[in-house]
Amino acid sequence: MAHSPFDAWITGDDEVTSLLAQEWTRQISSVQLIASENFTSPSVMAATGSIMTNKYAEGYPGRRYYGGNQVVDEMEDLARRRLTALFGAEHANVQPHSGANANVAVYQALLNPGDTILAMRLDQGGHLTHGSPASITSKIWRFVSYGVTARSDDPNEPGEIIDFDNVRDLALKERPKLIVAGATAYSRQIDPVIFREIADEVGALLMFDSAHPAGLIAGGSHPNPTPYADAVTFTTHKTLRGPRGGAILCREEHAKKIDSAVFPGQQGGPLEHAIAAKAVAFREASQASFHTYTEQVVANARAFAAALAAEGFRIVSGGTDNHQVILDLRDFDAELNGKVAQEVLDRAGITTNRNQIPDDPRSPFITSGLRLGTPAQTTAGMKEGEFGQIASLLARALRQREDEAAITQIRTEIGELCAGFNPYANFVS
Ligand code: DSN
Repeated sequence: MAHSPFDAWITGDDEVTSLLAQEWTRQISSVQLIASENFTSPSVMAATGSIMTNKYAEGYPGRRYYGGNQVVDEMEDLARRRLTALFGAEHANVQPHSGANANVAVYQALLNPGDTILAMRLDQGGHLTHGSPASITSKIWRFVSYGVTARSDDPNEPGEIIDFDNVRDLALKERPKLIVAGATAYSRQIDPVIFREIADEVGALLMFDSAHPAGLIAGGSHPNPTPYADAVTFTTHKTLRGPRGGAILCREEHAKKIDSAVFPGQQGGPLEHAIAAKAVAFREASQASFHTYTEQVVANARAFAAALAAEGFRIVSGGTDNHQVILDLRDFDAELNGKVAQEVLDRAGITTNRNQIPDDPRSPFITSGLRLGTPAQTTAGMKEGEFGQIASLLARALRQREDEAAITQIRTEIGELCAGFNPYANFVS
């Protein structure tokens, strides 16, 4: 079994070493198309596995509840400085353990329980923390949901884009204290200016959940919401290509409240090893090569969408402006649902996640859609041509899903394709 170059220090634990080797083999020999995943750099991995994991540091730089934090303070300050510079923000908090924590911290900081929040509904592309009944957020705050426009088959007038008339009407009617912009399954750019205008019209605060496009924003391939939003939240491990974790940017006027909502409001000790790795990722994202990367992510998604449409899939909203392609499987095969498609593709070495599409008649567990993303395989060096090949292999696997020999053959072809695009090739001895 192939071993990762990164687990060389794990000794005497065969069970963990074996599982790490299995996951290494899976990641480098199959195609990773989950839109929220990426391959981090060896520097990010080294910082994540660093000495900083040993330290307790409740509090913030200069105001900790434990001794011995001189170096940790410098590291967290470095991460904050790099992040504010990257997005042009007034204040940064790099402690959230996840995007969900970051979102809840902003709600907690800026609102009282029971206040109204206007956000995108989960089945229209929003996130669980945008008020899903399954999320604690909907039990603490009152959510009103907006969605996307109706499906259109006219290529000049694409449907399934944020319905700003609906957002404005609801804002005027419900007078939310906070409007949330941002989505989890949405392949178009989101204009922060229109959201700011609507928020101003009704005297609401504006939070932009940038978890998905954060890297595209840092790379200059997507509009930056920071100047328009009271707070911007995101995860650091998606397009931004850092360690798993979250972060918040905000206007100085909200800084104290947001910091207090993260700690002690919600979290205890920050993960300083993750913060060190975030600092590494923020520096990487400020390099010119990262701009080249994010441009390629978008170009690959456009090429992938076109190739998938040519295979007979309907692309939700008619295309993509970012790193995501959302497939409506029903036009390709009315019998095929997202759950079956995801499982077949897993067997063929193509890792995806099923997703509801707007007005999906199927449940969130079954779904009629698949969400695909280009960030990880673009990091591995794939370009438009390879995404064309993946589109064809993906369609073949779904067409021949009852034929196990055909799936095995596609798995072999995927393995051959991936062999030329190992993201860690330079680190394997
Ligand atoms: N689970 C993340 C995603 O896949 O988009 C959102 O939190």
